[in-house]
Amino acid sequence: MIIKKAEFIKSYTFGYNGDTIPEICVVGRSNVGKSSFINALCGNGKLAKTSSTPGRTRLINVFSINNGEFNLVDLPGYGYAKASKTDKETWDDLMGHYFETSTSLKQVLVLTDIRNNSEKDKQMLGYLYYYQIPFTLIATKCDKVNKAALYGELNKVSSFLGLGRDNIIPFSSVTKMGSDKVLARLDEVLHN
Ligand SMILES: Nc1nc2c(ncn2[C@@H]2O[C@H](COP(=O)(O)OP(=O)(O)O)[C@@H](O)[C@H]2O)c(=O)[nH]1
Ligand SMILES: [Mg+2]
Repeated sequence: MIIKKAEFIKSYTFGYNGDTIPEICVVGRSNVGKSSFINALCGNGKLAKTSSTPGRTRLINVFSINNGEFNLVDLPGYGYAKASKTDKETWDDLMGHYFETSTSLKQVLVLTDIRNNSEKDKQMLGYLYYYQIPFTLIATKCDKVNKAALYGELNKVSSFLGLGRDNIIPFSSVTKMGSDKVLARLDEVLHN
């Protein structure tokens, strides 16, 4: 797959039910690199707003890819330690509602920092198993780990989260490592 065109469509605060065209969504802890991932994949550094301050995006942002081939959905980050109880409940409501009602969700890309995965990520995977939604794990910020250590770090992620290595794609939005694999995975889930 080649992403030729990516456009921001709309942001939602509440009550997003998904679209009728196929959707791929991106989830992960606040600051894990979701917006940077979307920008790197789409070859547009300004498409999704990135921030070095965690806990900023509390919206569902929808992007249209290749004039309606599919939508890429940037979901609000979870596990932000300083979030208030109300914010956490809002997150649960927003996401629960989306996962329960979305009928065209093809795949969830779960982003986790290669050096810093947590119980929150395990909970997210539990959530996806519960709703029986297929996912692929993307290990982000791999440029921060030297090449010799990468394999070992990936094995740690794999055993911590209880996933096979085939279900983990190492990625960096700085070097674009892993872009090809992600695009191939999207092709598989959208066109098979
Ligand atoms: N070194 C490195 N930094 C990254 C990478 N992806 C994101 N970042 C940085 O991590 C911070 C959070 O990124 P952002 O995309 O806004 O995360 P989000 O909150 O998950 O959307 C920003 O300062 C980014 O520049 C990456 O692959 N490598
Ligand atoms: Mg973001």
